Amino acid sequence: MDQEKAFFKRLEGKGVSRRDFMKYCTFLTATMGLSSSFVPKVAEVFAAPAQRPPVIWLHFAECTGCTEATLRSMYPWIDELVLEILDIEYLETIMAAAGHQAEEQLEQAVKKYNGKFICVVEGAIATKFNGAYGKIGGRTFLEVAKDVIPKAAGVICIGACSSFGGVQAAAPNPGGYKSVGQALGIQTVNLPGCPPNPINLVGTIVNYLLLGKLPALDALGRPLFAYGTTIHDQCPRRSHFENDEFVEEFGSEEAAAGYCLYKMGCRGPETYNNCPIAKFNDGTSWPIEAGHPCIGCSEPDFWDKYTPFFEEL
Ligand code: FSX
Ligand code: SF4
Ligand code: F3S
Repeated sequence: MDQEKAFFKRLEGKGVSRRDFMKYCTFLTATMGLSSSFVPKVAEVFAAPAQRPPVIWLHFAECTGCTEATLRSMYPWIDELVLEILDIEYLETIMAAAGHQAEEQLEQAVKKYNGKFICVVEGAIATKFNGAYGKIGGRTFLEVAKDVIPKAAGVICIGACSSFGGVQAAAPNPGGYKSVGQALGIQTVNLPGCPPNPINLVGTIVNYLLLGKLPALDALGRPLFAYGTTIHDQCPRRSHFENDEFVEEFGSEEAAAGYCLYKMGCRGPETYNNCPIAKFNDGTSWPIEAGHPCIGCSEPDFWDKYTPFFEEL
């Protein structure tokens, strides 16, 4: 109880009311595909966590958009919530240590939590010439990955790059960049998207903390709660050519259908993700709502398979 009180006091100190927090928990619970009866339990995971799993967050070849999306997401205080449920032992973007100190911190964290930590990985891994195309502190990405990842209790790949290779793996891919799963020959939980929606990372972790297991995954390692349906099947623009009211508003069936971005190259029909429901930036918008076709950023081979982006499939 004291723990919970202290939690709400901390939130209040940041100008976040209990109501705002519960609103977030309701949204998160729905995103996770759980019934509303789980809302209080989801809230409890944040307010009085029974455990805070240690996390080592690795960066390889990427743009850091995934971390940025997580730390600047939805509500300005979501970063605090992520830090409430996770014991982040290593994350280059936010830690004070640099250089040798940072290297030491990684080594110590891996030693201390061997077999117990969750490894969140952002970015693809260069495999050609022994991984020479990508290094941190004198070690190749491949070396760091081979050293750290097998010691983790579980691996979550955040973003298209670590999940499937992303832009680094685009042709001609001189560095032989691969996803974490391919580079190490392991199974990973994948949260693709460039960047992915942070709510899906929070949902995956809360699912684990609440139910003691990972959410159900598709054949590509993606949680079904987030990647179970295509963009097209959830797209509001789809309704335009199926809805008489819109047809009337646009003047003809053809004009209403033109509101759909398919002819501008929209990859929504073959892309699995929850963007139309989860949206980005405090639920403000998402690519298609903003007038841009979906470019298939959460699918394998995102880059090569979907370019040139603005051509009809
Ligand atoms: Fe990749 Fe994430 Fe795209 Fe960027 O780090 S998924 S390039 S948004 O940031 O890995
Ligand atoms: Fe489908 Fe894209 Fe058209 Fe939406 S805009 S209905 S996702 S093709
Ligand atoms: Fe990516 Fe398409 Fe969503 S481009 S962000 S999966 S709408």
